[in-house]
Amino acid sequence: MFQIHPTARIRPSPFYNSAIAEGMTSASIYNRMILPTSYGDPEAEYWRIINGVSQWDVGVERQVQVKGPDAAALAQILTVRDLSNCKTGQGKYAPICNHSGVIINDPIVLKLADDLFWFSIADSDIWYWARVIAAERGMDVEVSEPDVSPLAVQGPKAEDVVASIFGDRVRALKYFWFLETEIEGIPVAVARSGWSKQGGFEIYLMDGTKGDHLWNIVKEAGQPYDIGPGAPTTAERTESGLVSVGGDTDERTNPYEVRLGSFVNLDIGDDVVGIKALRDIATRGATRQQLGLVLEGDAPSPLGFEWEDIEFNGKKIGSMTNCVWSFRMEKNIGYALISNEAKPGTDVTIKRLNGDVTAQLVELPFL
Ligand code: THG
Repeated sequence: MFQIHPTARIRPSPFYNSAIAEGMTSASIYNRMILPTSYGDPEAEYWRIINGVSQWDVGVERQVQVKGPDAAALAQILTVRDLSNCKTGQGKYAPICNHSGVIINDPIVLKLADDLFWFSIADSDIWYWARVIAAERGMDVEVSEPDVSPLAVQGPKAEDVVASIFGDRVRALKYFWFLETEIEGIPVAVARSGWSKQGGFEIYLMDGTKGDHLWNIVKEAGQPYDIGPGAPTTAERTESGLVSVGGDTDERTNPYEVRLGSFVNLDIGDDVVGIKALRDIATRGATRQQLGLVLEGDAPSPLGFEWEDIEFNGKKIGSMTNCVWSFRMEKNIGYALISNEAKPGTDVTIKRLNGDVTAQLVELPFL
């Protein structure tokens, strides 16, 4: 084993010391920060998200703040989702594409004011991207990284925990909507969101010196509900059909190929990056699609570092981009990025490292 040393370049989140104190045993690097991935018992952590409540250090979901007279214009230029009806206090899942219509990030956009937006980003450097686009278009806007770090509270009991901290008003929040408030003097925004389909909230900490304090407030409020530390899990998100941009996508994947076409509004302005390319792609039709894979065999067999080829009649027709043991289905399941001609119900062959495995193509989500 080796250690990674947190530094200014591989930044720990404000909840890092709490994660260590909770017994973090594994982590990933995301947005050049440390993302805790387990506290030593992945199966117990999984069931806690399905049946109970779990708190996650997701400070890696860094914010790109867009502020100023042209903030709304820049926000719209950056995403292929129509933001014109986005209200203050509302968030929206808003894919970012490059000029070729390739998806390069899938943030949640939070509108804090008419001239103030946060892009809560997935794993790629959108702050450079946003700055370059604003500068080259001569826009009057400031792009910065605010001191804001999300802490996720996920699972069917998350609402009770978050309501016990912030009051019943959080129960009225619609999906991705948020309210700004404070708790014990700590400024936060509380949103209904999170990278699971088990329900939950994210508390956006707005003072990075208060990470441990906020962690402990949630931990204490969660005691009656048996809260524990956890992390975004590949098993739950795969069962639920959530896309990992950068994991399930490559350098030529467009939103239509990975079931995100409904978040593309083709009738928005021509100045939106990627929209012209997406109109062409929509007219021609995508050549690939994302389907589920249910693998034969009953022993956990996760994906290694590389996508694996999918063959049908001896010919490569796609790749398995993700594979994980599903505790609820008791099967290895994964995603295929595969030719549009492939049909659910078909058996295919996956060229795995230690031999061929048969899998059935199915519609997503699994559960
Ligand atoms: N939390 C915060 N920021 C984030 C993530 C997060 N930034 C990006 C990263 N996750 C990946 N992006 C997401 C976030 C949420 C969802 C999917 C990808 C999601 N999707 C639902 C779905 O697809 O069913 C709902 C989409 C909708 O209907 O609008 O929840 O976790 N702060």
